[in-house]
Amino acid sequence: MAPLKGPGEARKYDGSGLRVGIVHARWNSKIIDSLLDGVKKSLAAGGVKDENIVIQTVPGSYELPFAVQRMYASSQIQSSSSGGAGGLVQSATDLLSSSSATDLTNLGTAVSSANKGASTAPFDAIIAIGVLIKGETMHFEYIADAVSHGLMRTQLDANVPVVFGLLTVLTEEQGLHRAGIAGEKGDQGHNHGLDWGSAAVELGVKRRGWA
Ligand code: DLZ
Repeated sequence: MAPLKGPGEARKYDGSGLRVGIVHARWNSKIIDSLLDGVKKSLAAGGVKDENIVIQTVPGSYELPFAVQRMYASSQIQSSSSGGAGGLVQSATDLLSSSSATDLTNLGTAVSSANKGASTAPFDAIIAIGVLIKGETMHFEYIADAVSHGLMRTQLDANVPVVFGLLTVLTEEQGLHRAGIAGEKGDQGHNHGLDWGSAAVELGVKRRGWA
């Protein structure tokens, strides 16, 4: 029987020609790491090549909409100005000036992959990942609202699918459960990153058809 919740029966889309960006917040890193893992597995299952996945990080979820917007805009500029592997190297160089040590590692991967024929096309989809856990103040509500609206605005303004990988949970246990990690209750739950990866592949492929 089909599950009540979730995206339904997995459909096969060929993501082998896609270029996908991922930007994730660093707050609540245990949950984030597992979600990121799920996304990567799912992108690989959808055929997206490792060298065509670019990962960036930001401090917290609040920074996600801006990062997505800039990542996409810079991929467009580099694509139109270079049209080759040099564009990706330039992209990495540009990003280095504002990146953390983690990002340097990621960008190192991007630079070396440029030599292996990685795509320099604009991103076909970008996945934004963050985990907001409700605290004692109104922080949660303000950030959740701002990020949700910001990501929606970004995808409509930029005309690129932005996958909403933001968990807005009341407890850490709920977050672990949704990242496929067994919490105190022992139930492993489901890694939502798997769904976000396949949503990116589906939307990336469909968008090309809708262009
Ligand atoms: C400040 C803050 C708080 C309280 N909680 C979270 C959280 O649960 N998840 C998350 O991703 N980020 C959190 N942040 C950080 C903000 O998103 C943001 O990085 C800072 O307010 C700086 O703009």
